[in-house]
Amino acid sequence: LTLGTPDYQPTDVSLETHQAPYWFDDAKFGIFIHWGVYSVPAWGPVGKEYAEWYWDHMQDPNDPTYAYHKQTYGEDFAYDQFIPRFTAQRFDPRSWVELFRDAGAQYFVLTSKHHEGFALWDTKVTDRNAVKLGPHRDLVRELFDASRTYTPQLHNGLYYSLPEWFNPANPWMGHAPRNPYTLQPVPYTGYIPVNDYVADYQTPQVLELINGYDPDIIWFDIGGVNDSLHTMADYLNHAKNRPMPKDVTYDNRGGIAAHDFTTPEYTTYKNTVVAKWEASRGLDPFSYGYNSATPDSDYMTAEQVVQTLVDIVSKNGNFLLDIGPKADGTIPDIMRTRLRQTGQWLAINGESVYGTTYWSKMAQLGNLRFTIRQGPRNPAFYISSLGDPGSTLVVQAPVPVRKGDKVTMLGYNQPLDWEFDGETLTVQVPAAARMAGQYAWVFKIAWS
Ligand code: FUL
Repeated sequence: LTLGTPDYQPTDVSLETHQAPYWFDDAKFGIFIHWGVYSVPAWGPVGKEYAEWYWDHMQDPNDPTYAYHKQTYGEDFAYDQFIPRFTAQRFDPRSWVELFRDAGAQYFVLTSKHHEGFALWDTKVTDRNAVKLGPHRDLVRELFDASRTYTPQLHNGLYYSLPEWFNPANPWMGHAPRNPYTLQPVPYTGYIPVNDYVADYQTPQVLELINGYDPDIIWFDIGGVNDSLHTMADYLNHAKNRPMPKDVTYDNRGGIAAHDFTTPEYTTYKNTVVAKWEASRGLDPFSYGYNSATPDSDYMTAEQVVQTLVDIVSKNGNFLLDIGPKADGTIPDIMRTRLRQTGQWLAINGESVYGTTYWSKMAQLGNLRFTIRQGPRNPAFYISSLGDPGSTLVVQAPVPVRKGDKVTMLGYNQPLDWEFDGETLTVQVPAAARMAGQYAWVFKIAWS
């Protein structure tokens, strides 16, 4: 750990000496949660626009959201009128974190504040928050407390949007909030005027999150004006100088060069990328926030989730899979089902995922993916077949296998017959083994 090392300084050079910690690299799979006032309208053109962007999209007469809002709520219904309907009435934080654990996730990242500017914690710099308005609860506190009590093995993270679309002190969209149909100004509910957006509002908020909630991950978004050099130096120092030192991590969207990992969005890298990365996407075809218009049949299947995870991990990435809870705090059934199915696969095949590294020789070969477990305990090489491997697994690659090694398939624990001629590995897959697998069939070469 970093105990005893000098403090980080607020410079890119100093911050760049920090890297994503081992626990983050080993974790591989996390749950992203987009929850806010946008969870009330919960609408966007399916597969085309992020539902959490509703307020921005409704500003544009050419966007379907503009017409949808007018038809559904009327021209005079301001976005902030959704705030009282964001009740979190049925929010049961314990059931959330237990679901994440059952999904096989090792961490979660909650939107503490998205571009709409509504904070889910008890921020002091604005009343635009979930304690003063809407739920009248500190949602960040409750989720973190539940996890620390019931699922202490999970790491926790907070997403934080550095800018706000319509914050009067620094409007990202160029103007304060207004009625999109009449262009008349509307209030920014809860706002307490400040002089300087960064010094008086954004930085205090980031420090409230660091000091008040002690997150393992800060997941900044958008960049723009910021004081992230100082806040991230504080963050890293705060973690390493605690009575019980720990190591924390932050992403590449803080508006500074320094970062621990990159964040491809609704895409993944096609080859191994040695610098740590984390790909995110929703179970929804194209939304992080809940989109009530999306039919269940459009959600990722369990097979897609598992295969995406295996593909990402084989290329040195983590997978941050997003869910969008409803405004009342319940998680839609389709999302719960997908998370449980993923967890069932990981319960059997997790050893090929957690704590592994990519194979530097090859990222992929057709529908095969590879990972390695190094170290003295249970060292192994894993070959994952994305789809049914057939009765003979054929791997034309310099597979690290030697006479005496045992080849098995996870979930079917009888030794399999295999042969390696120096160029091609063939493994006989009995029908019972094929039947035992689903989504991704994982073969293990246990090094003797
Ligand atoms: C983007 C945001 O604009 C999206 O709404 C979402 O939060 C994604 C993870 O980051 O930049």
